[in-house]
Amino acid sequence: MRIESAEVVVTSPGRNFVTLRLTTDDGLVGLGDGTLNGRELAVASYLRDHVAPLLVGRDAHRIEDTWQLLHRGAYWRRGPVTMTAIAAVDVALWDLKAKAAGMPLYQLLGGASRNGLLAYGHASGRDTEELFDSIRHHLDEGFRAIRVQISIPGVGSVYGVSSVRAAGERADHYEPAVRAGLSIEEGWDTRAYLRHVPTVFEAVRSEFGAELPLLHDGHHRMTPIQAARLGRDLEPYDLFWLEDCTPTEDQEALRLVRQHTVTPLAIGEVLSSVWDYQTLLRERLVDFVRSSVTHTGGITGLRRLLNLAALHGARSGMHGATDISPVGMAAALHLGLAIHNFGIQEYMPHPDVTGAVFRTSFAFANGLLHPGDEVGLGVDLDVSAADRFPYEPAYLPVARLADGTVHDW
Ligand code: GCO
Ligand code: MG
Repeated sequence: MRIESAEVVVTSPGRNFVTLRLTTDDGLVGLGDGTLNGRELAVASYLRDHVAPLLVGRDAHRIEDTWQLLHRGAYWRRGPVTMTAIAAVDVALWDLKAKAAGMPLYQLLGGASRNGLLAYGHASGRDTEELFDSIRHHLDEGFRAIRVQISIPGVGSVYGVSSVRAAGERADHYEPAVRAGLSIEEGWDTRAYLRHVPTVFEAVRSEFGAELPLLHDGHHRMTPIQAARLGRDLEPYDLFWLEDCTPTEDQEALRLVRQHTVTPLAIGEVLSSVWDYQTLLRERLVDFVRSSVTHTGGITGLRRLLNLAALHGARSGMHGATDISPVGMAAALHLGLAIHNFGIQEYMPHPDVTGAVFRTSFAFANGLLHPGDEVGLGVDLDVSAADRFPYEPAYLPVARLADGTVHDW
């Protein structure tokens, strides 16, 4: 099974996606997600200009060898652009191998370890009334675990809560990448946030009861001591996890957070490899690993990381925001179904228009996701439909404090 062509498809049905499409000499097509939010074209160029020429003519079955070739052979290692590009190749090769074997990918990865993947949805609101509506909406849709984000009084628009309401769109629809010339600027005030968030969880627990798993994303904004305080203040509300409580690159920061709170911690959607997690895992500073297949070197890279996590009692909590394409989401679901240390899967459905380009076979029912039983990943890309949605520049917002200082967004 030789790779005959490696084509990079950049398309924007609702938002930007980068997809690698490999074709083999026996006519099979394999897809891999290479979407890096707000920096899409860097990965597209990495793949098109530097990786595709290395792939043509190679044996598509040699997944580990190709992974090592792209990782060690580039000399420059790790980092989001490189690891996202490697992921695109790796997932496309797994898709091909599963198609050649005539089975759904999860079967090749060891078979199902569970019936379906517990998924969490994003509830949000500008106040508790809107938030409660959003939680009810998610419960009606079947979600059995819910992330809670809310506006902070006096802070204006914040991460996780939509400030713009497009006609016909749900109030809790949230897409942080804004199609505009430049990044939009949001405000931030950590003290106001620390005062407000525990009162919101108190209200949510008294309205919805003790049973419902609740999650919250701190989105990298606190210092370790602030995060320790929030974790402690949220203990009465029994969170499933507190995510990204401190800026992720500082692994040692979580030592201090851990000393003060038993709220479970999740981190890592911006990390790119197993090497970025050594302190976090070895010292058991984290309960859930947020890395996605798409940003961590594919199935091969993330499986290696999740095996290390298993050794240290940590479980998966794969990033599943809309910037993970339908291809990346399918890959996550096959891996999550197969591994033993699955924790939870983030699920933020794509807008309907995304379905004009990507046909998927994964399904969501009774709170659980399942990748489906088609051969390979179970995703098709309609290339001519993709051409109808050309790339549109979009940036993630930036955050500034009241005095104008740039803060972590
Ligand atoms: C999450 C994330 C996202 C990111 C986005 C950036 O937990 O889902 O934090 O909302 O901000 O994916 O590309
Ligand atoms: Mg997050």
